[in-house]
Amino acid sequence: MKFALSRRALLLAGAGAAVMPRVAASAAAARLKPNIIVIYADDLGYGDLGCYGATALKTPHVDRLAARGTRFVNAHSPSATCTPSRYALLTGDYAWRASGTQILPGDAPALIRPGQFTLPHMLKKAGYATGVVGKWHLGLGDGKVDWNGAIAPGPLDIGFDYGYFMPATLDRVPTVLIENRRVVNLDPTDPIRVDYKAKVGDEPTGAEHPERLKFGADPEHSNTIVNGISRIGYMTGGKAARWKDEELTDQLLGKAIDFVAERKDKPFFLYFAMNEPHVPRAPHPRFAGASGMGPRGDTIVQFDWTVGALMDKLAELGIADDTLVILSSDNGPILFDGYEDQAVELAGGHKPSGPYRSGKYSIYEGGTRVPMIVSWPGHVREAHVSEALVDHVDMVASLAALVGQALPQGAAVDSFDMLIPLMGRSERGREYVVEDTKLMVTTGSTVASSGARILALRAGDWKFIRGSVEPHEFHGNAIGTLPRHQLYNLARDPGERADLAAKMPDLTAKLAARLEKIEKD
Ligand code: NG6
Ligand code: CA
Repeated sequence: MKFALSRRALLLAGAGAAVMPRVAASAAAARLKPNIIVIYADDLGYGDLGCYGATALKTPHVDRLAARGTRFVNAHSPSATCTPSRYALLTGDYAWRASGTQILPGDAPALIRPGQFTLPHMLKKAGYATGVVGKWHLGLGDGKVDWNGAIAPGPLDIGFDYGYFMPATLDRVPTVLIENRRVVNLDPTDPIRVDYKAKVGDEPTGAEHPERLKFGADPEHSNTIVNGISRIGYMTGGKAARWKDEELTDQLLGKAIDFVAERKDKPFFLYFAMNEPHVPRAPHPRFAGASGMGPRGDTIVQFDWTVGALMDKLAELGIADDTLVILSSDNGPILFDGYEDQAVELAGGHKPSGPYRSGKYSIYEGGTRVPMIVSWPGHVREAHVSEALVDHVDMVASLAALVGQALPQGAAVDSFDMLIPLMGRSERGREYVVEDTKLMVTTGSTVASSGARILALRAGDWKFIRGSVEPHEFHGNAIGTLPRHQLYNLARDPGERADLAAKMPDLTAKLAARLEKIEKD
């Protein structure tokens, strides 16, 4: 085992660790405080990276990260959509334990409340500078947000020292960036107003002026046009503050780099919540056409390049060996998600979910089985593929173990200490994970994930999907519901085609009871 402790790590580790560099990775690591960067992609699928088997799509920078670390083949996002996954990542509680944890509109109140235990809060206690750059989508404010004033509660009220973020998604208004508590570049004479029910102001909508659009959109994505792209929801004002989709990733990368460069001499935690390849897909012109798969593939190339640029920066700053990098995705992939960007037509033989069934929104594996790479040179096993079952909900307990923090009683109830498997030092992961999604419901011109909650249990080779409602589909992805329970053997049938529930009623009932027990615990 290579165990090259850097100079800073040695200083942090103290003399004790320096003379016994061959102790188990986690024991030594418990005395270290590496920088921690979580790179969270948005809707990136298990099959979307070269190191996970993509051939038509090239991702050399992420592949390089994988070669320098451990690549997980049994990692799960806590949910099949964004908000609930991020809720679980940051709190250590599965989202289905709390109410209101569905895909949020851009004007939703803060879902994680001040005082609630969080990952950044825990790391802050351990002496970390904590920052979020990118997609928030966990709600802001207490009710109706005043976009023209101080916006709180937000990231700064749940443990982050610094935030440079978008309120919700690329496709939701307001399409502005917030730095800490204020909208960036807001002109007070051009105040922002946002409404998700009725039009505000007199700016054109996609429904009224489809000829002004860069690409067509479905009715839900046909409200206010910003930067030639119609969005979900209506906004007016804030003209100078609106982002340009094509420039957004470079801007976020710049802020991520500033954050790490300014704090390179003390431990930092950066939650870098990137947007790729979520809709609308409008990459920088230097990536347009780069993938041959249209905008979806091009944004993955952009993502890959951006990850590479951030890694190069760490090396340039001399902190690459002191930085633990975790790269994953908030949920599985989707091709068409509201905009006519030819993702379906140009996919060719590319399989965004790899061998798994369906993708985003689904209770099948494609919904939550996501790529995950962990790297920390000299500490995390290199060029390793791990089969350990892990879930993003484990970050809280695992990183708490790393930095030597105890979890308060009753906090992070679903989070298990997976530090040793995350370091690539053991294949013994969780015994089970709960997979989660909610049905999408259309009301008028808006779609919300406010329908039934669907849960599944993965334990060993088995996947149990609880019986719920008739089969549903959303944007071409099968949700995986049936009125009766389903049972699959993922070792023999990774594509979840042969439902064994009728053949194996005892095991099915056992897993149903186990899931119920986990829910109540
Ligand atoms: C859905 C949107 C979809 C996407 C998703 C959130 C419609 C029809 N679809 O409601 O385009 O924005 O919400 O994605 O409105 S997530 O990755 O943030 O969960
Ligand atoms: Ca997502």
